[in-house]
Amino acid sequence: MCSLFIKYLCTKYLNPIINDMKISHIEHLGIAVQSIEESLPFFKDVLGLECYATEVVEDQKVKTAFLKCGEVKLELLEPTSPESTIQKWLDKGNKGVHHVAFCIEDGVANALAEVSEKGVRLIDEKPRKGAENLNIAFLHPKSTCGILTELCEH
Ligand code: CMX
Repeated sequence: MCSLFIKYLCTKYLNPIINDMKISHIEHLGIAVQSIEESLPFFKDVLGLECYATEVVEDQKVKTAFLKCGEVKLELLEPTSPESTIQKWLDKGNKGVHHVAFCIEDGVANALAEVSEKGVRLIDEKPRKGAENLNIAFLHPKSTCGILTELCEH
């Protein structure tokens, strides 16, 4: 009990990076689809959301389509190669929400250092460029309650 309390005090007062990360909002939900063309009618004609941009992200082997839903975006992700992580995920029988992206106010690099310090497994050790030229980094779903988590900044 006493050692737990000491550990708590050390963590709270001696660790300078604890709880520094600030999330402003959910930036987007990544939604995996086999075909953007076949999926868009649901989002456009049923939900009434507008697709305002499409983009191919070569290094992720995906084509993306963005729809705005209030402050949050939906990012439809279509694999462009059998080697795409999205194709592999779909091939395992998954579909729908693939990841949640949080907008970080004070830098993805700082946030990565902080969450790593807290024991979270990183997929990306440092920020890289994603769709819409955002700085992004992924956290492994095994240490994020099963939710593939993306941190991003504008
Ligand atoms: N959500 C939740 N869990 C997931 C997942 C997801 N989207 N993708 C994989 N997992 C789980 C699997 O279910 C598996 O769990 P079990 O071991 O219990 O079966 C585990 O993670 C490992 O998965 P895997 O199928 O063996 O696949 P890999 O380890 O090869 O890759 C991951 C998994 C998350 C590391 C990889 O998909 C990745 O690096 N993702 C980040 C990049 C990405 O998703 N890019 C596409 C979007 C690009 C963009 O938005 O621009």
